[in-house]
Amino acid sequence: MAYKRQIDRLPIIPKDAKEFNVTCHYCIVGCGYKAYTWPTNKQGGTAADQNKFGVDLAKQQGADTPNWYAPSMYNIVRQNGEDMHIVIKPDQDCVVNSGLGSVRGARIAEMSYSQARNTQLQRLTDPMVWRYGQMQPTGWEDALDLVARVTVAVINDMGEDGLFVSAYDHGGAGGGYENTWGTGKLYFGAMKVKNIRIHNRPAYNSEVHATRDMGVGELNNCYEDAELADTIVAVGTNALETQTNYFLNHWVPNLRGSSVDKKKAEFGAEPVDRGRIIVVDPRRTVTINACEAEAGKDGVMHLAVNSGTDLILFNAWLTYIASKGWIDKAFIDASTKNFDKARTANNVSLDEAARVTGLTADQIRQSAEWIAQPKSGNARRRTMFAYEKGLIWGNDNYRTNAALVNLALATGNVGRPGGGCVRMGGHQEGYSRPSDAHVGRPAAYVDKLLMEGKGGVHHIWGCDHYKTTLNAFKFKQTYKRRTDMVKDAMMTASYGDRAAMVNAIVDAIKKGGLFAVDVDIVPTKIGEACHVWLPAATSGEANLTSMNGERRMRLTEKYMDPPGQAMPDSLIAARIANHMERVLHEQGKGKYADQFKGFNWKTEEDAFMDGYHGHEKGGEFVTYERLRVMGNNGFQEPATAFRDGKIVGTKRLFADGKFNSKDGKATFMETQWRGLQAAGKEEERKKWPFLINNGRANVVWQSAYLDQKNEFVMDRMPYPFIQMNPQDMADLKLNQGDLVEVYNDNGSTQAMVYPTASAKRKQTFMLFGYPTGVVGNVVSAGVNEFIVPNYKQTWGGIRKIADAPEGVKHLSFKSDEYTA
Ligand SMILES: Nc1nc2c(c(=O)[nH]1)N[C@H]1C(S)=C(S)[C@@H](COP(=O)(O)OP(=O)(O)OC[C@H]3O[C@@H](n4cnc5c(=O)[nH]c(N)nc54)[C@H](O)[C@@H]3O)O[C@H]1N2
Ligand SMILES: Nc1nc2c(c(=O)[nH]1)N[C@H]1C(S)=C(S)[C@@H](COP(=O)(O)OP(=O)(O)OC[C@H]3O[C@@H](n4cnc5c(=O)[nH]c(N)nc54)[C@H](O)[C@@H]3O)O[C@H]1N2
Ligand code: SF4
Ligand SMILES: [Mo]
Repeated sequence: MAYKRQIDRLPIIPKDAKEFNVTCHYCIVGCGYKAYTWPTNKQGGTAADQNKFGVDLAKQQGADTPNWYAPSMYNIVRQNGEDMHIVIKPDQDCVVNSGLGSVRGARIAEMSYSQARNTQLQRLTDPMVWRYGQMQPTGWEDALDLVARVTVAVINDMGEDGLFVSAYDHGGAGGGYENTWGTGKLYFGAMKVKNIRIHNRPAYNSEVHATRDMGVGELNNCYEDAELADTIVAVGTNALETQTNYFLNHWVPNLRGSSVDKKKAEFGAEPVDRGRIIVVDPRRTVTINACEAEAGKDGVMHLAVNSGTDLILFNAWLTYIASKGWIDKAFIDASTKNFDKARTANNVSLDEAARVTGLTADQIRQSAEWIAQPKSGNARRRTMFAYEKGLIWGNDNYRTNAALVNLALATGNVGRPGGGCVRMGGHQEGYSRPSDAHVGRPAAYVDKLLMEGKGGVHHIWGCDHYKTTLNAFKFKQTYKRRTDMVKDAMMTASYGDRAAMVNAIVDAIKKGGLFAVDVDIVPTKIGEACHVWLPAATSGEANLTSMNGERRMRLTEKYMDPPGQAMPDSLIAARIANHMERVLHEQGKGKYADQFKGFNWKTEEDAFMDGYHGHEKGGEFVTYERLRVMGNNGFQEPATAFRDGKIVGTKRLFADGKFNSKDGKATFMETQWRGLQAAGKEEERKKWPFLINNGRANVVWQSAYLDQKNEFVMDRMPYPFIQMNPQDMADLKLNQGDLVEVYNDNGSTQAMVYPTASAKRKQTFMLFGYPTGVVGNVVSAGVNEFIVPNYKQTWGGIRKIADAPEGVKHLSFKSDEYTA
């Protein structure tokens, strides 16, 4: 059966419903929402003075009316212990989304924990420990005592290098300024942990080292620039599905020509055209389809490069544009250095770039014209460069990132309206931590060390490597073996005898075992291997701050209770610190114990004031109270002042032509093409018939941690899809929905075949990070010189396992494309 919601009637939001500011906690875009709550024994009426909208709801509303909500935006949740109706709906007045929702954000309410309506009952309500051969509930004091004792024992034995940490570094759910500061102060302040990795990559490094090394911070423009640009260059971003309302609310208007007035206001008499777009992606995405439908085919160029060859395309663009003199010489002279050096080193002919990328020389030439050829009247063409995971998790990350920034600098498109060279972003951002300088560069390849048997204890914060890391098949094998050793040892002591229990654990660790602690909101796949689960409160269940892809910072206000005993991550970190301090004192290690002082926070606001407010640039102007006043439009970081009751922000970075370096100049970089760079990738490409490109889909959020218990999503996506060309399917005798095994020397996994006419022969695309089929199993351990993973360049074989199983038979396999 295809999923039906079975709702025919919803309560009207009463006039006096409480109202909260909410930033959608899923993707980077950070759309504004409002949460409305009111007691379950009340509801509003149709008369204008009886409902929150203040209109007569007995009358038919217009097609675009904001005066409604969908069943997915409704739930019943607890607030201060009472059941309350809740509606979480897009905010018309938020400049980010102007009232748009998405298939993810418009479900925030139904993805909330509700005992009354049975949603997300998978949420962790109590700390859980491995006891008597299974995970069993306990209290915080008990769980944290065990965590602290084992962690201290490991540090006593191996030093702080024996403590391994995996932690988010982002904003939104599973992150935020409060929580990155909590974990940061614990691991980088109280301790100097070196064997730490970030949630989405196996080391503690930057995804975009190069742009930072060049002096160009990666979130340098504002969403309005996408409306002002003459040309958008979109590299490895499938924005319709992954940065949805940024695309719909800021790109599409430009492509349709409806942001012309904004352009006229900004640029005056200069020729103003409808925006055009160049998309660099080996695959035809629905983003490209949507651009064509909205801009017309003439306004869209899809450069379907061979996987991993972006770098040489960018070098060819630079070479051609410079040869035509379409560079911004005044800007280059005033604000940059090493242009000539980089230009000479990166010189490559159109023909050579065409050969490597699989494009034609004409395509490269024409796209270069769209990027930089002066407009009529010799006006400068304004081009915005945006990139995401097709570049970041692509071949030769560092140089490819640099080569694109080279181009933006050379054409004078950083710090100017209608420009920018930016990450599109993943989650929101929310990084606030003490210095990580001790980690070094390149940072430790943490997964590899864990697989080599290093470390004795592993703290995991809101990440599920079993689904989302590279070389996942082999990672899971060793991780399970090591954590099982500790589980078996824990069965030899009685749990209540704490000294005996800790001894048994430490003995197993000495033999190569690993003790693992998972801080999460639901049971996870890696959690199956862990010994302690600590239940976190998530967005909406605590106050939480973050910023979006244009550095727009907001406070999501707490609108409901967390499930059971769950606590905000910042406070979990603080309580771990408190317990470590206590245990160290008990052991007579007073000096070391004192390093764990300063964690007496009672609320997440305490963590915010200690962290962001006390340490971040402009943080002194920012408090919860002020953020509440700034509402869903917040301000753009960094804050520069507090004036007339408002936080003053920064619309664009580098608008003064000064960059992040000692002399204020941005540096061009030499970025010669050097083929597939990560170890083993070229051999893999030669050996296996299929490209296993991988990434995201509109309906699924990340590793499906909430979706896995949401029937709407699981009904559509019981197994991860693999998009395949129909001719390739015929060759392998595959029908739509069949289960296939995807395999290579790294491991194997499974997926459901989705026929895709636009897919190139031998080029597949598989949904990443899915609970019922993990593409990471076949992604090799290959990384770049700074340990940035290369998830996207993966090759393997495909073979049939079974006909479409029962749960797949009802699915539609229609094309995702639409026509205007
Ligand atoms: N093959 C392949 N692999 C990839 C990628 C790819 O493109 N291809 N992309 C990479 C990228 S960009 C990313 S971001 C990663 C994602 O990898 P992960 O970060 O591992 O996955 P997520 O699903 O984002 O979240 C992990 C966990 O956070 C928990 N969580 C949610 N909210 C909270 C909270 O408030 N507190 C706590 N403590 N936990 C919470 C969820 O329950 C979930 O179990 O995957 C990476 N891996
Ligand atoms: N619906 C939804 N939205 C999300 C997420 C989600 O899970 N679901 N996750 C969020 C997160 S954490 C992130 S990081 C972002 C990621 O956002 P995106 O980067 O837009 O998403 P991906 O699907 O990982 O990859 C984008 C594109 O890279 C292309 N690609 C693959 N190889 C290459 C290559 O060699 N060159 C180029 N130029 N392109 C290539 C793929 O074909 C794919 O279309 O999405 C965020 N938004
Ligand atoms: S586009 Fe992103 S932030 Fe906006 S509603 Fe959708 S998931 Fe949330
Ligand atoms: Mo991400």
